[in-house]
Amino acid sequence: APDAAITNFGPTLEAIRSKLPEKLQNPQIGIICGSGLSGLVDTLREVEIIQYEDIPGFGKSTVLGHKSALAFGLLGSGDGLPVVAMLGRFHPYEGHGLSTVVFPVRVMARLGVKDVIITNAAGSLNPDIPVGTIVVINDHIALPNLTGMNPLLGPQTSPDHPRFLPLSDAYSVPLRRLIFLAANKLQLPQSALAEGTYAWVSGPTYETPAEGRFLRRVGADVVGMSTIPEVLAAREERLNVAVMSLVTNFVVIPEKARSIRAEVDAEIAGREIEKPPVQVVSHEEVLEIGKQKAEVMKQLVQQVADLKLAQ
Ligand code: 6GU
Repeated sequence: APDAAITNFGPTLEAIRSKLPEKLQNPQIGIICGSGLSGLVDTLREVEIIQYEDIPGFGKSTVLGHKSALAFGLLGSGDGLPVVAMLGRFHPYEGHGLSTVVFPVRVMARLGVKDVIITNAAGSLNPDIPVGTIVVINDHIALPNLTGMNPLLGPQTSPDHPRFLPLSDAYSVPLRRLIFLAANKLQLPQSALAEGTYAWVSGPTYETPAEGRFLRRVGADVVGMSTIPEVLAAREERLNVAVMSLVTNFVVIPEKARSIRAEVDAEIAGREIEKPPVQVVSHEEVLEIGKQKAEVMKQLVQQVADLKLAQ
C-alpha cells in the first residue's frame, strides 16, 4: 500500500517564508542537485540556507556526499531570478516513503516555482555516451512505476491533479531547447551534451551485468536511482521539467558471461585461457566525476536562468 501523502502544507510554507526576505519568497525555478552537484549554491546571490531538519515534513538525506538543505537565492545576471535549490534529495533506498521523496517538489510548486531542473549522477548503458557526458533526458523507463511503486498511487490530494497523468510530454521541449542554447553560449564542445532515456531503478544495489544488458536492450541510455518520483510529482503539479544526468561511470555489461567451466577445463588440459577482469562500480568514482563536472553543470543551469531572464 502507498504511504500516506502529506497534504498539510501550511506549517511547511510558514516555516520557510518566515526565514526569507521578501524578494526570495517567490522562487521561479526549482533546482534539485544530485550527487556532488550541490556546488550550484556558490552561483546564487543573497543566499538563504534552510536546513531540512528545520522544515516540517522534510526528511533527512543520509547519503555520503549529499547535503541536507534548501538554498534560496538569486541566479543569473542583472537582478537575477529568484530560485530554490535542494542541496541533497531523498531516495526511496534510504527508507524514505515516496511521499517524502516528492514532498519538496510539491512545496516548490506552492512557493510559485514554474520550472524544475533536476540533476543526477547516472551510469551509462550506451557505448556512444562516455563518462563525463551530460545527458539531457528526453524520456524514461521506470520499472518500479510499472510494477506498483509509483509516488502518485493513492487518493488524489488536489482537485487540480489529473487522475491519470500523461507522461508522453514529461520532459519540457522549451527547457531542453534552453539547455542546448546555453551549452552553445558557453561554447561547450558538441560532445559535452547528449540526449537519452533514463532508466529508474530503486537501488541501493547497482545492476548485475544481466540487468544492465536488459535495460540497454529495452532502450535505456543511462540508469540511476533517483529523479523519476520527483518528475512525476512535478508533472502532477503542472511544472515544466528538465533533467540532466551526469554520466559518472559505465554500467558493467560484458559481451559474454565469464565461463568458469571453460577456465577449469583449460586448466586441466594445461591450456592458457584469458580471464576477464571483474569490474565493479564504486560510489567514490561516482562522486569524483561529479566533482570534476560540477562546474559545467553549474554554468549550464546559470545560463539557462540567464536565457529565461532574457525571454
Ligand atoms: Cl551504474 N547504476 C545505478 N543504478 N545508478 C548509478 C550508477 C549505476 N552510476 C551512478 N548512479
